[in-house]
Amino acid sequence: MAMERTISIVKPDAVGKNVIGKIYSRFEDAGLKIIAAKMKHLSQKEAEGFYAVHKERPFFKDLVSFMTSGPVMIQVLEGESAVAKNREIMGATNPKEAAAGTIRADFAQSIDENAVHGSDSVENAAIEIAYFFSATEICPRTR
Ligand code: RTP
Ligand code: MG
Repeated sequence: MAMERTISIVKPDAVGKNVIGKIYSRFEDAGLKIIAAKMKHLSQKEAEGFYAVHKERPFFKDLVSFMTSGPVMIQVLEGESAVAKNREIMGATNPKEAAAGTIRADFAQSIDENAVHGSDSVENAAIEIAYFFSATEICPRTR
């Protein structure tokens, strides 16, 4: 299996519920390492740019409004098959369909406010990492 990096975002609903640490524990328990992190209150432009692939979708306006409704916690996760592993830990987009024990099953309430984002491919992970982090902000583990 390949070592990969992926972007994870704890969305405004989960930050508001004060469960950043509980969500971080899920990553650590799965063997994913946090190698960069920042808290940020996204501007409308930043949220629109991040979700540009969805700009023609009917939920785009609500998504941008939600993602700018409070601070988010953004991290780069590194590990074996990190992209798929993070998606597995997150659970389905709609928390009502998310498997028991996943982040969305435990911390999300609706498809619109679903606690976390995770990159959906290695290619998009690289784009999303570059969107939020400069090279010097990424801190690979030395021990
Ligand atoms: P994310 O990008 O946030 O990790 O979520 P995802 O891959 O599981 O879902 P995606 O299809 O990329 O959609 C991005 C976010 O848009 C909202 N959404 N709403 N109302 C709807 O039908 C709908 N579909 C998607 C969700 O908040 C989703 O996380
Ligand atoms: Mg997505």
